[in-house]
Amino acid sequence: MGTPGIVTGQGRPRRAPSGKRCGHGPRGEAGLLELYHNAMSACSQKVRFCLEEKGLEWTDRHMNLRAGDQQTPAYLALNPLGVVPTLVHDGAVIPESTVINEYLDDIAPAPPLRPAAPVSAARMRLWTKQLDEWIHADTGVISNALAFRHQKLALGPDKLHELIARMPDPAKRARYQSVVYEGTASPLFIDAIKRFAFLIGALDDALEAGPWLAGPEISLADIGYAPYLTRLEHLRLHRVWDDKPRVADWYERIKERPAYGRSHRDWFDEKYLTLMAEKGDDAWPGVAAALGA
Ligand SMILES: N[C@@H](CCC(=O)N[C@@H](CS)C(=O)NCC(=O)O)C(=O)O
Repeated sequence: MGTPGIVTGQGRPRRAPSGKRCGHGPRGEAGLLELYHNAMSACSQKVRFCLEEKGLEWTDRHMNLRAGDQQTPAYLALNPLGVVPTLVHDGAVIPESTVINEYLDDIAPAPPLRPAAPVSAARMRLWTKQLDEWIHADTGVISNALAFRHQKLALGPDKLHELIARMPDPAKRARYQSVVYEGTASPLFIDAIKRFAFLIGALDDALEAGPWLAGPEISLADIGYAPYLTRLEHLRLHRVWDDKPRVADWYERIKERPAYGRSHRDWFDEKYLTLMAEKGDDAWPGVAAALGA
């Protein structure tokens, strides 16, 4: 199957799908890997991180989420939930970032990113399972309640209503509805922050055995959590791990990896970083009070 053309949604995209070759692998060795993704999206960062750790070459199909590229019929045919990322490998369509990363480990086993020891592999999956069960959703709640809602509100009431109404997943639509219109006053916000504070404690405990989340080698667990801690840092919520030196050390080691630079830093959008830092600083006193910090 060839890659369908993506019809750009309403509004002018920040950058058009470029078709640019990315990654550092030998050209074409793994076939054609096209990634539909977004620069600042956490689950896109997660897949780019995996691609870059593997040294795979991939083709950039960037999506403008605020313009609604993910809601076009052509993209919904690839990903019926209307979300990024989607990997298209020689025409085979693979959605879901956790599934994509395991798929990449199958097609390009070196360096391995799943532990060989069954107990460590189970530990790795327990971490990645939580990302899909709640961490990703809570990250959306926190990011939108604090920062991204301002970009969305700037679309104007009609476009915003349409963007939310067209989200295929009803649960996600309801979350957006609450946090975009109510911001940090949404009852979802403080609950999400509290769950994150608990998670950081659990990460710190796990890293006692370390040095990586699932044992002695870096794995898809570490790859998976990197973008979420990055998001917290961008929102100035890294203060939550000020008293968790193992988490702080893990995060520094993650950021030192060349693949992190290529998958995260190279794609950072200054406008988003400024917005997140400003809004995060403004909200911190309220967040700290809610956490009893
Ligand atoms: N479980 C999915 C979540 C995908 C997801 O929620 N992607 C977000 C960006 S991180 C998205 O496309 N949001 C746009 C929208 O929902 O309209 C995965 O891990 O791939």
